[in-house]
Amino acid sequence: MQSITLTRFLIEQQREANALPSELRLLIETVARACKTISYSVAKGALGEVLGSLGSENVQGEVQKKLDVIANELLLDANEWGGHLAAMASEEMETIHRIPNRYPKGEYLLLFDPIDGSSNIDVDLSVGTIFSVLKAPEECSGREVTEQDFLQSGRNQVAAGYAIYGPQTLLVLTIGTGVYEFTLDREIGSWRMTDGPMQMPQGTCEFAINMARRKQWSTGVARYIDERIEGAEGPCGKDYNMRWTASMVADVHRILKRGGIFMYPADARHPDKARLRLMYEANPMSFLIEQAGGAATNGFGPIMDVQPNGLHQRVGVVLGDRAEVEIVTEYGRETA
Ligand code: AFP
Repeated sequence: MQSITLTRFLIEQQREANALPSELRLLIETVARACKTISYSVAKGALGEVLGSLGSENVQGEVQKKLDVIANELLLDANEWGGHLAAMASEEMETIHRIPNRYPKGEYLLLFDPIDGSSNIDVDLSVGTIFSVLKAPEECSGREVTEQDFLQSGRNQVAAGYAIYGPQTLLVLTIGTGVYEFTLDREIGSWRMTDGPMQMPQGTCEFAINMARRKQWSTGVARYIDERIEGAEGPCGKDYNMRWTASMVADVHRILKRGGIFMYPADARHPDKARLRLMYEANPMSFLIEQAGGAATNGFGPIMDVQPNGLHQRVGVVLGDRAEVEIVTEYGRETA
């Protein structure tokens, strides 16, 4: 039997699970359509004159790639007129993007990292788009949306997902009823379900961390990694492999499919210094990982329990295999 399309899946979720209001279904389809367009831009590469940097910096102080801005504009243009959203927020924009008065407004807040892993674009490695959906607070209907309205914990997410632009273009999505993967059928331009409900394998001996950041690690993280490098001769009693793609979307997708642990801990010398952003990287990925039977912490407690204090707040990330994440947390407690 042919795999079902994203549209059919969402309509069936709406009927069966009653977990999907029409407005949210339409929002997800709009984001998926924008990711399809981004995929075509990414795939053009040098032929589409989309590679390289713009010479500008974003709010994070990071050099903006052309595709960062192209993808950001595509997501804003696709989502601002549909009537599903009260506002949007992006890694590439300092403050929120309110829905222009000429368009109807909806009850959802959309947050996204338009191109995650953008330092990989020019060397043809997988990159992706990460998105998270929250509900706007009730009182928003009578006033302008503010940045404060976005500062909700990850537990409030009603949907989250990513597109990964790699050998295949995939969309991985949860609305709280499990994790589902769709592959872009380029011949007819539709998303077709190719996996799900996904449960990430447990017990895989593979860790993902940027080893060059060792000086930033706590003694607990250093102990955890050193033991895995010692392998079968060490306290683990088994050998581990390592992967690091410097594209969170690619690393998380690998972990969802074959297990393991992903770590980008906060700098132990300056705990408020971390690499990954809470609202549009860590929270959506944590929602997916927990829905797929894994764990996601900031090294101390669940990421989705963190109460945000800023739109671009950064956080340490340890996610994936439940037992491995718990060991990192335990080592952190022992050395605290
Ligand atoms: P870019 O989008 O600037 O390439 O950063 C990607 C990222 O936010 C995340 O996707 C990676 O896991 C992490 O940064 C890689 O960081 P390092 O370059 O320090 O390894």
